[in-house]
Amino acid sequence: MENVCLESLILKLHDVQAVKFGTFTLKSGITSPIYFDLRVIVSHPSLMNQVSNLLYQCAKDKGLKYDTVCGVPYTALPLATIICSQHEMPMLIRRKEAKDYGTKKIIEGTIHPGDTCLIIEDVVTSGSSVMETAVVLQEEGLKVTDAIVLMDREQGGSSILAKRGITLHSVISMTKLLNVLLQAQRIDSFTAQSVHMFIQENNTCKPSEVEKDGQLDTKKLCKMAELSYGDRAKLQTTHPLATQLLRLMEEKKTNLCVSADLTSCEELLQLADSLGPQICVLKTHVDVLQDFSPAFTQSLMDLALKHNFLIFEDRKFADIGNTVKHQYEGGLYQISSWSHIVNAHAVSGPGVLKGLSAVGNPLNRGCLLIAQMSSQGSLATGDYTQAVVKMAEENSDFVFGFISGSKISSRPEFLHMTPGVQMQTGGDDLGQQYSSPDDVILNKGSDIIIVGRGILGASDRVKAAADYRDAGWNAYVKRLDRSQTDV
Ligand code: S5P
Repeated sequence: MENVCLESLILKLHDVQAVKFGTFTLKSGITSPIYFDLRVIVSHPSLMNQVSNLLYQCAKDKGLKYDTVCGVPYTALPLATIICSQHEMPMLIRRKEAKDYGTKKIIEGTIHPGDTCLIIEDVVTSGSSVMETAVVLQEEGLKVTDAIVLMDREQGGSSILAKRGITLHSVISMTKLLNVLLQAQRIDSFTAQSVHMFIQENNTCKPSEVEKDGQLDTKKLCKMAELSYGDRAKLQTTHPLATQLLRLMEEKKTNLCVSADLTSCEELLQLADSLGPQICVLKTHVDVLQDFSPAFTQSLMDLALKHNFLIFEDRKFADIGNTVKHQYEGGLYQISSWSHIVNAHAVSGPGVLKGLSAVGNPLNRGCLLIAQMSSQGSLATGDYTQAVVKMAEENSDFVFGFISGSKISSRPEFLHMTPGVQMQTGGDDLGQQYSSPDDVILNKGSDIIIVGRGILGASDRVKAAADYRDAGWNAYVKRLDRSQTDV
C-alpha cells in the first residue's frame, strides 16, 4: 500500500477530527488521551472514497478471496456500500436488532450458505463488534475468516479475533498514526508518548482470560483492568502517603473527603470528631479561621489519629519555589507541620514543586496538582491539564495525584480528588458547578469526592456525610463490578 496515500489519509482524518487528542471518558469510565470518531467521515465524500479504496486495496494486497462483504453497523456500512458498488460485488447488511415485524431477519440481502463473507470495520478495540457480526453471519451458514479494519487501536482485539479463527488486517496501526501526526507536528512527543502508554496499560484483552468452557465469553472480552483501592496501595510505584490513604479508604470503606470550610476552630474540631469515622480526608482552608492557634492544629492531628483520616490544607500554592517554601513551612500557620496533603497550581512551573518538596519530602508529606477546576470558565483545561499530568509524572516523589473533575491519568498510583460535588447538581451564584457522586466516581473515574456545603449546609451533618459516603462508595463498587463485565 502506498505510504504517501496513508500519510495523507491520516492527516485528513485529523483535519476532520475523526481522531482527537485530549481527555476523553470512554464508555467504560476509563479516561483516554485519544478518541476516534470515524462517523464524521460520512460528511466528507472524497475521504469516504479514499478510505473505501484503502480497505479494498488492503484485502487485495493480502490476497483475500471472498464472495460477499458485510460492514459492521453503522460507520462501516456506507464504506462497505462504496466498495461493493465500485467493484460490483454483492453485499450483506447486518441489522443491529432484528425487526419485530415482518421477516424478523437480522441479515438483509441474499444469503448463499457456504459463501465467504469479508467483514469491514472502522475501528477495532476489543474486537467485540467484529465478532458479534461474525457470529450472526456464521449462524446463517456463511464463512468468516478475515476482517479489514481502518484503525486497530492495538488493545488486544486482533488476538481475540485470531482465537476465533478471524484474521484482522488493519490499514492504519496506532504506531503509524502517531508517527505521522508527530512528524507533521500535529501532536507533540508528550501526547504521542501518553497515548502509547495508555494503549500499553489498557491492553488487557487476553484471550486466556475471556474463555469460558473453551468458548470466548464476549461479555468479558475486554476486561479493562480496574484495580481496587487496596490493590493500588500495594503497587511499588505508589507514593507512601497515597499508599496510606488508599489503605485507609479500603479499610474504612470510604472515598469521602469533607471540605471543612468553617470559620471557628471549635466548630471545625467538633465536625472532625463527629464525621471522622465516615471520611478518608478532612480538607481545611486554615486562613478562613477567625481564631486560629497552634493548639488547634495539635487537636486536629489528634483527631486524625483517633479516626484514621488524613488532613489536607487546601492552600493552592502558586508562587515561585522560594516563596512557596516559606509559605509552606513558616508564617502563622506552619502548614507543613500538621497537614499531610497540600495542593499546588502548576502555572508557575516545576519550581513550585521543588520548593514545596524540599520542605514536604523529609516530613513524608504529599502534594496534589490542580489539573482542572470545578468553577465555571476555568482555564485549567485541554493542553494545560495535559501539561499538569506530565509535571506530576516527572515529580512523583512528591506529587501523588490531582485535583480534577475526572480521571486524567491512567496510572493507578495517582489519586484523583474531585471537588464541586453535591447530590443536587447545579451550582452557586459565584461560579461553583456541582456534579453528583455517581457521576464523579462512576462516570468520570475519579477516586475521592470532596464535599463541602452539601454536608455543612445540612441540618444533620452526620447523616448527610453518611449519605455522601454511601453514594461515593457504592459508585466505586459499581465501577469495579462494571470493569469486570465491560466489553
Ligand atoms: O476546582 C476546585 C478546587 C477546589 S480545592 N473547586 C473547589 O470547589 N475546590 C474547593 O472545594 C473549594 O475551595 C471548597 O473548599 C471546596 C468545595 O466546597 P463546596 O461547598 O462547593 O462543596
